[in-house]
Amino acid sequence: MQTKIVISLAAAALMGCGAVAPAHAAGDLFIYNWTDYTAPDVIKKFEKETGIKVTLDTYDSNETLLAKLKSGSAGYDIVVVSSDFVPIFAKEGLIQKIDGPKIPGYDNIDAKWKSPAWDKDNEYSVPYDWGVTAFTVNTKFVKDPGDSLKLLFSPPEDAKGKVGMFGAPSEVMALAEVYLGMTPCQTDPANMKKVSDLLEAQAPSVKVYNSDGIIDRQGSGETWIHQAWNGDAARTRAVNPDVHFIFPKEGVVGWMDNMAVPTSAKDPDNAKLFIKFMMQPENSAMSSNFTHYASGIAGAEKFYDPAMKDAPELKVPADLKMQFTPACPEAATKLMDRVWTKLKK
Ligand code: N2P
Repeated sequence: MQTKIVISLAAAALMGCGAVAPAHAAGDLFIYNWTDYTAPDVIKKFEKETGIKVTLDTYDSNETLLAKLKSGSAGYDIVVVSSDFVPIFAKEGLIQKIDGPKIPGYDNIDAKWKSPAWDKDNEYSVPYDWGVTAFTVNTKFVKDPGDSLKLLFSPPEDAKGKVGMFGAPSEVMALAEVYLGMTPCQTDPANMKKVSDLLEAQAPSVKVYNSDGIIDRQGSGETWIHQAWNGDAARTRAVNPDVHFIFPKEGVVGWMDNMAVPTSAKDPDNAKLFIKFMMQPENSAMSSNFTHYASGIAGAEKFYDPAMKDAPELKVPADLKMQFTPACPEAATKLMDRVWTKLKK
């Protein structure tokens, strides 16, 4: 009985039938999102508007999310998947069709993010935030950082043990490939040998391979140079103004993170309500004001805080080479895994 009431409330709200103010709890929503990627005030507002209780759990990479959903026991209603992994999750049957264009608010998506290469009809996913991957430098310790990925991949002797890299093979390799002038997802073993040699030579300088805790590590000076996403870089600069995001001359990796609903979701209706909520420009901007990543929703900009609007990390130069990683074929993933296993030995 309880379930029925929950579903009809959710369905009513999804159809846009005015304000739903349930007198009792309208069920739960389990969100699994990247670390530091969910704004507390957004969750509070959603809970207040819908009566749905949100529980949040976090992860550090697409690889961790993939392993979790593959384990089958996750129980999450919403996950956030990067553009290069959406086709992989869909192919593996780990996310369900949500028919994005049918969810109210879909029209708010910025035209350039509609029907994207990774999910042509937004069958499985809708945009959340987008950004670019390069690195940050603490100029208190590295006086002249220049504009090359060389600083990250072949750091100077005095930066030994002061470099941080992400903990996800897909993201480490993609940026290494950009540095080496290759396209991501190499299947040519000779090219992957070059990637491997580069990362092996860099390894003695690397303090940690970890995509979590970067704001703390770079903010505190524990690391001087760190692979970084631009939004986290903006947040790090707010903690420590000596930390700067570099747009390297070799280019950056670009990505869009997308909301999706696992096949194993307990409450897909509540998940769609959340997606609908997040496609409202004001709510998406509230999220961006926290994450410091650019929203994929048209009209969100006018609700950005000055800190978000003016962040240099978000001003991607128009002539910068930005490579959106496609979903890597299995052959590429196998080579990456081999390089990664050797690196982490
Ligand atoms: C924020 C996570 C950024 C997501 N910590 C990168 N795709």
